[in-house]
This record gives sequence, structure tokens and C-alpha cells, in this order.
Amino acid sequence: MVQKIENRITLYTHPASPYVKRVEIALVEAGVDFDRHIIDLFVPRPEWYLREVNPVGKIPAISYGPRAPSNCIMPPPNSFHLCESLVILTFLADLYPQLLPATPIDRARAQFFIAKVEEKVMATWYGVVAIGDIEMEALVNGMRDVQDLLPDPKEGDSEETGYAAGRWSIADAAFMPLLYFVELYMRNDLCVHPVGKGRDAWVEMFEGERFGRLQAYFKRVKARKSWGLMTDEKWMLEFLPQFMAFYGIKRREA
Ligand SMILES: N[C@@H](CCC(=O)N[C@@H](CS)C(=O)NCC(=O)O)C(=O)O
Repeated sequence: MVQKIENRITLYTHPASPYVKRVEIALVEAGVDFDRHIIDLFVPRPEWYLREVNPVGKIPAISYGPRAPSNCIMPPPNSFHLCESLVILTFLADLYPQLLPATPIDRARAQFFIAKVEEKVMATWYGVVAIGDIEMEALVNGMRDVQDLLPDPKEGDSEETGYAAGRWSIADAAFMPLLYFVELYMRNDLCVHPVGKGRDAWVEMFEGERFGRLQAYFKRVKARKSWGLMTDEKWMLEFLPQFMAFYGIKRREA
């Protein structure tokens, strides 16, 4: 009898990447046992990573194939490799259908939500914290647009309701890391805009009345076990100045 070989996932990861967290959260929510391989973002990617896994050199990426021998860091030959966080989420939802809502309409809502998170929050967040070509108001308005797609919290919301597209799904996996990073960066006033701008945005988004629905959602996702994957804040606060210095990111004068 031929023995069936189970494919295993290796995630190429780094603790400070919101893109990676999306994939990590989905894997944990699906109950998958997987391997992690940390990529050092401050040195050139290893040659095998560019050749075998992701020629663009970015993370996240996954290898999907037979288990690598314990003394080997390279993925086994014939592994399948995939990059781009949202593409990986779709692949994982194909492998583990519990990561998608049950009905076609809710699955479409999940995809629409993901598209809006990317357009309204991911694009503006990076501009605010790293490039400086986006005004803070664009991030706050983008968060409000995404909030408008969230359900109104109801007394007695269950596991089957109250998330971005009904029950918890990859739509939430796409948004949760951004919520974590935006909250952390703005509360600590970490952005390229003049001192105080980030903190003001935090007060508006995480304490202001206009953002009640977002705050309720934040509380709800923070209670999930997978929120425990978010990187320790102390570690982040030590890492971020090194990251900013490495990429030459400087704060703007008032
Ligand atoms: N669109 C990509 C973006 C991935 C990305 O920009 N990853 C960053 C880490 S947060 C990276 O790998 N940076 C290293 C580099 O560009 O060399 C995705 O969704 O996966």
C-alpha cells in the first residue's frame, strides 16, 4: 500500500509584518500545525529564498509540500510556493473551507471587505507611517469607510455573527493585523507626520464617538485566541526605531 504523504506548510515570516500576521492568524484559526521560518529584513534575502520561494524577496510566502528534513532550511523539491498575503489567504480558504463564511452572499461580502481594507486602510497606513505622502485624515477616513462595512454590534452576537462577513473569516484575518498596527503606531504617535498627529488620530479612532462600531469590533477580535499572535508591544517599540532608521524614514517638522 502506498503511504499518503501529508503536505505541510512553512510560513516565511517576521514578527513586525502585518502582511505576515494575516496568514499566521488564518493558519491558527484553521487549527493548522505549520512551521515558521523567520526572514531577517535587515540583510539581503538568502539566495535559496529568492530562487526557490519568492524571487521578489518579500514576506509572507509559504511553501506547501512534504516536510523538510530537520537539518535542512530549504524547502524540499517539488514544494509549491506562494506569496502575496491576500492570495495566500484565498489558497488557505480553499484548503480549509471553515475560513470562509457559509453562503455565497457572505463569501462575496468577505471578498468585498478585503478589497476595501486594502484600498482604504492598507494603502493609507503605509503612506502615513513610512512614506509620508498620505495625510492622516485619509487614514482616519479610510478606517471610517471600513467601519461602515462592519455589522452593528448586537447583544448576544455569537461565533456565527458580528464579524466582517457574518461568522469569522479571512476577511477578519485581513483586517485584524492592520487594526493592531494602526492602534499601536498611533497610540505611540509613530508616524512621519508632526508630533501629536498620530496620537490625535488614535483618540479619534479608538475613543471617539464616531468610531463606536470599530471599537466594538476591536474589543471582539481582541478576545479571540488568534489575537495572541500579535507581536509583543515592548518588542515592537524597540524594533520600530531600527526599522525606521534602516529605511531612512524621518518625521516631518510641524
Ligand atoms: N503585497 C504584499 C506586501 C508584502 C510586503 O511588503 N512585505 C514586507 C514586510 S511587511 C517585505 O517583505 N519587505 C521586505 C522587502 O521589501 O525587501 C503582500 O500582501 O504580501
